[in-house]
Amino acid sequence: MEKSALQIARAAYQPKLPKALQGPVVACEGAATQSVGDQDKIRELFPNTYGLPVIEFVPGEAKQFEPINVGVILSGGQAPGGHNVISGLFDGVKSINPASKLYGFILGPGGLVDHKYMELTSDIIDEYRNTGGFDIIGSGRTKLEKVDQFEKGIEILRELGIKALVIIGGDDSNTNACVLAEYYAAKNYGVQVIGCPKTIDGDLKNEQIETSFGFDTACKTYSELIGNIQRDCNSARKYWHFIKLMGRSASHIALECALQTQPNVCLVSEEVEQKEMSLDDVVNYIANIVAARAADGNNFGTVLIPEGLIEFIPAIKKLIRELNEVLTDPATGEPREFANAEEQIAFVKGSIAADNLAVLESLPEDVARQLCLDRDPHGNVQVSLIETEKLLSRMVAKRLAAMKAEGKYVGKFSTQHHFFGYEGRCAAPSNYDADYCYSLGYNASRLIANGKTGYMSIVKNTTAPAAEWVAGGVPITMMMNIERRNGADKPVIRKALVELDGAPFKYFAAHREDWARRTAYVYPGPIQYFGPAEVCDQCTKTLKLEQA
Ligand code: FBP
Repeated sequence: MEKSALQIARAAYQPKLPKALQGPVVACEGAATQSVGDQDKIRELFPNTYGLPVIEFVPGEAKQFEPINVGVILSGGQAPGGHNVISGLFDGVKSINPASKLYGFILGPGGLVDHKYMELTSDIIDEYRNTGGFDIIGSGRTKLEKVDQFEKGIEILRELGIKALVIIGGDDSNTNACVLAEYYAAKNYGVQVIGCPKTIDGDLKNEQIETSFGFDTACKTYSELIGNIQRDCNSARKYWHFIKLMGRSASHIALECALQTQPNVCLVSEEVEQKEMSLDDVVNYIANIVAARAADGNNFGTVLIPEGLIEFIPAIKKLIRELNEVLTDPATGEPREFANAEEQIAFVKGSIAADNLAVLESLPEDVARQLCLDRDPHGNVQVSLIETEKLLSRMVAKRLAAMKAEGKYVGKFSTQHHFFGYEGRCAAPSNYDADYCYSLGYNASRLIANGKTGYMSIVKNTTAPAAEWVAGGVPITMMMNIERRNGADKPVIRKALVELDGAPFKYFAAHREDWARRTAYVYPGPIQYFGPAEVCDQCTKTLKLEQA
């Protein structure tokens, strides 16, 4: 395989580990834990893995361990640093006993069910250290939640002598990891299951998890691109750029990119919902800023749009809720099957309430269509397929034309559209993600050596230098509550949305008026891997503000 100069130089980078993980460890256990909601129900569903203590690893005495075979799965969307989780896990498992083996299941959870795997040897691992992507074993979105899948899984785990499985995934995949841990514990199968917090979306975080890996690199990559666009736009002074940013439901990515680049407009879906804004309110908000800048002679600007915006507009949220219900077969809890898209749309239109139908029919045809069509395997609307950036700019143009006719706007409105998502998911991990991910993987091996199951690997205090990071484990049940999914109540990890009383949003809210009117752009430039710490080793602004 040919390599770039950066790949070659980067392969030699040795990720940093917290001091506590640099030698033998002992697990300090805290008090019994509770789930974040619906305690009785979660306890009942997870009798073997509920209430476990939070764990922190501290330096301990060296011990002899038998070799242990471990399996690893990459689940869901790619996020920078996945290869470092695996290389940290590999080094950790080998340090437990050099005869231990690591197996990777191919193309996500489906690899476990279909018995597709490969042994990850040091030659293979060395090719992927500090690289972006999930291509070492591939990823997939197969939902691991049925008993027959768990039973198929145990067959191959037994055949390979695997005693622990590490699932690297987001909230849905870690929910499934917890269900699997509970099932194997209840059956006494002797297989531990450990999760790792992955997702560029940044929505898998809580008191115990500071951030999901990949968020740092993805946001820095998008911010570089936004900064470049802003410089272009400030040079030509003729375009408004509408930029949609990935992130599924939560607006963490859009908010972090706004903190890094200071655009003229950044929408935050959680605020749109709280203020009960309609699509027209959102359009008016943007149009008024465009008009104010035009009055200053500035017919250019940038608008950041979180991918999930449309889902948070209250009337559309209500519509989606009903669509999810009617698209699920109540007998099986599975998505209903249709011969084709037209049949599905006709069924939807004939099944939903009149007020929701009116909202559906008021939307542009392409958006309405996408809302009615398929969900991803976890039941999420595929928001990355909805072109909100084009929808909004079209509506803003219409509004500006009306304002012009009323004499309230004098200016030119030419637009460009962008969607940044896939561009950032496989970027070479920043130093932060390279170290954080390696530590998460290495730490997972320590949870395994200590016999834990139903835990997520965690590393905290990450705004401090890596040596001071604190590693341990959090029981996954602690993060769970009951939510309505696909027309049924399910135990799930609570998703972290942007908190409007949190420090990152408050900072943004205090500055956005100034950024809207003035051209206050910041140009972050590309991620730097070598050089001064203040350029290379900074964490996200979100994390800094949250931990301050
Ligand atoms: P995960 O939640 O699995 O980490 O995926 C994140 C994400 O990148 C979202 O931001 C986006 O909506 C979605 O994946 C896109 O999915 P796909 O890769 O299937 O198009």
